[in-house]
Amino acid sequence: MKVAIVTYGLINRRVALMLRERGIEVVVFEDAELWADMAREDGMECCQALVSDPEADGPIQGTEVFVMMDVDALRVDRLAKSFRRKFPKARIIASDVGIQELPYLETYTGEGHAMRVGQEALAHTVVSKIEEHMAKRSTDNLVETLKAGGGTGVAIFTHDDPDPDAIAAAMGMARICQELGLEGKIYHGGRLNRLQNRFFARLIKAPLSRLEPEDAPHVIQGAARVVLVDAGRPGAHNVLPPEAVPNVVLDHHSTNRDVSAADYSDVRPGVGSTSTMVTTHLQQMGIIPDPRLAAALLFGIRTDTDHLRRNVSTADMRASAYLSSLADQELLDLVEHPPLASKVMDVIGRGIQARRRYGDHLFVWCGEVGSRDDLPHVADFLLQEENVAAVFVFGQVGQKVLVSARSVTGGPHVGDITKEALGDVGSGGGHARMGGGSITLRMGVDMDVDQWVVEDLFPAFLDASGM
Ligand SMILES: [Mn+2]
Repeated sequence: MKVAIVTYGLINRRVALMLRERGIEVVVFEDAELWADMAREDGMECCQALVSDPEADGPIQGTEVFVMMDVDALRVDRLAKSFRRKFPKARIIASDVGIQELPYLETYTGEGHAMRVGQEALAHTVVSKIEEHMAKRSTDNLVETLKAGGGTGVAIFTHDDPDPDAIAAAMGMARICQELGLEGKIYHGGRLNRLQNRFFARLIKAPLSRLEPEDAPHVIQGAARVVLVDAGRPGAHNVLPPEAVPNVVLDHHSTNRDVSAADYSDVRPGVGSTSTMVTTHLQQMGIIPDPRLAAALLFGIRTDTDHLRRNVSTADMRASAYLSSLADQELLDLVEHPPLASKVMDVIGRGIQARRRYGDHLFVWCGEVGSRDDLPHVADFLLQEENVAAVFVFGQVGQKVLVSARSVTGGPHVGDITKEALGDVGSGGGHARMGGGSITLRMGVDMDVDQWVVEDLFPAFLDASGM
């Protein structure tokens, strides 16, 4: 979807810059060399010609919106008529007066302040109108693509070990399918490894079907349309064959920006979650999500944006505000703070007793635990202790010693520390504030695991942490 900026005047330039910031494709038509140069210096694609000249015929193709804020009234009228004829669906945005004829605004303050404020406000209005238009067109295109398959079956794929954003976005897509008389079914590969994801899927009653990669071609064959959400590259951390071309791709990961050959591909790195994008489509279509779906989408946005603190855009804020009033609050509370099993409480209790402190690091050996899922709870809990920057919790499950690590914001990179400490003996890694790993104990070797963890493993982590 492309926006044509007709002449590179003051307001049009501001609009062009704002649109580009939002990742919207812009082409500038400016015949005056000075302004054309400025457009190019701003990094714009610029056609140095009048928009009505034959040279402009190529670059103007595919335009969805024409912006003529700096064009005088007479010329706007003439151009608008011609655009309307050639691009019946395009939006044409112009000021209703000849802005260039109104330099007097500058005299209000004597310093041009009023002029600048006026332009900024106009530019914002124009950009929001364009965004509105784009959102509508985008939903129209999505609907067209979904309906074009002939049959009713829609296979909705998401990535392996799907997180709340992926699950909620897929459920939202299934709801859109339902509205269109289609039947969406959600597929994913891998297992829901993270406890939070499993809790979420269960509480929200997500209709997920797990697939092995070898079964995906069969599912694709039987579907009228194939949709990929919260992922962009077939075969990369999802069960789609790498050569598959989905009909629809909805994602927000920048790495997938230019990869998909889908009929409808919308990858918006500027947006915090795929749930936000799906919510926008629901709104455009006039579908009011039921309380469960609204809660799922809201939690999807929250997890991917760390409760609107990270990677957050106004679109995420708007979608959250909209969903807040619709979501099942009780369900949302439960999803956000899942109750802990009493056996987990026992492990936390043991962890508190067993913790050892080295500087601002805590090390905890819990001994044998029922499940690897118990350890993150211990780590999360102990991280609340005063003046603690990092927590490493160890436990044994069968033949494995597992570790779960957490750190405070600005604390040590526990993912890297875990990776380095386990380099030779096991495997580990993770993010700055969250890490994990495991070591498989050798069978038949008589060793004192308790002693080994405390005397060998703890120091290896301290070393890796540079302590
Ligand atoms: Mn996501």
